[in-house]
Amino acid sequence: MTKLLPTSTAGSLPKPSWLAQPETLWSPWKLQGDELAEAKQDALRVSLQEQQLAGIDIVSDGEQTRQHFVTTFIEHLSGVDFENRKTVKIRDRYDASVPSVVDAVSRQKPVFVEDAKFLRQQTTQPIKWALPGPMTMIDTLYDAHYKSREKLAWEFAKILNQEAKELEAAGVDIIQFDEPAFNVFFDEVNDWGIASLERAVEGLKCETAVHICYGYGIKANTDWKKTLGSEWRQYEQAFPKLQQSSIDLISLECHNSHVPIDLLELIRGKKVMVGAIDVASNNIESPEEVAATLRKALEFVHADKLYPCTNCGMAPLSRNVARGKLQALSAGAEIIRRELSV
Ligand code: MET
Repeated sequence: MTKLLPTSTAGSLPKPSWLAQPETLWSPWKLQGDELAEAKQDALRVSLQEQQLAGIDIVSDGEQTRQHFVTTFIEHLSGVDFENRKTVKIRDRYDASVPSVVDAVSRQKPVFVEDAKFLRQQTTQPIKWALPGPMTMIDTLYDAHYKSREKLAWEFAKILNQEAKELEAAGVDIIQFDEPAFNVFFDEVNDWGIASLERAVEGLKCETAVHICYGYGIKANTDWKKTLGSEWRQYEQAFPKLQQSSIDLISLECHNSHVPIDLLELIRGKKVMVGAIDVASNNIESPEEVAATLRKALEFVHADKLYPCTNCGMAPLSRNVARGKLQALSAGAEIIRRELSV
């Protein structure tokens, strides 16, 4: 990117109410078959246009073709029984109904490659595509086959690598792996989490990113955040190894979080997607608030490595709120660009 401070999002944006129940995670589709396939593409176009009208520089599909950032990917794999769902505790904090792994997992066909090609046809802007990370995948299912989180994560890493290579060939510029589980299972992150992630990006020539956050703005997460005290130092656990890793960009939650900004020192040299938009609040940030977050990050991240972003996905927000937040992100980044150019 030649433009300074290119803006982007964590990936998801609200779905239109004709496609799925608004303001709901795991929202069921309202259509079926060919009608659903066409409606997903239409929603993708609308979502792209929202980003473009707001002036977002690196655009996504708004995750309009998936019901959930993890389970949709898992449900496309063989070895998974997605009708026989189990309720399990995920991220060590809340119950979710998830698919079960019942046999060796494999990817018989591409999951998002056609969707990525479709997005590529709609725009010449850089595009970023999100995939779940291996550790977050194994933490969002019931495993009745491998009985080892590490083994299953490694299998998923190989599958993700196949998908990522095809996304790259489809013209995706940045492939992002979502790893909110990195903020929870620290020993596993360092034992095999980051290694699995590196397996997932092996041989890719496009840029790669990892997104680590404190979750969507749902009650289970906001309740959890209340227990974390006044300094959130979770990132400190994964940063040293990530700094040494081959991942190009690290996407983080910052605005309205109690993350000490100086932790960014630990990933010096990496490109950083700085979350300057709180997805757990319906208050729309002012451009000045966005600018203030970016200014703080600039003390630790060189301007040409700073990517203003959202804290997490905006799927559960209303369309109006998400639109306002996209505009604030652009306007806030513009304030800093002007400051940097004088
Ligand atoms: N790419 C996902 C999203 O934007 C990241 C979710 S992490 C809880 O919704």
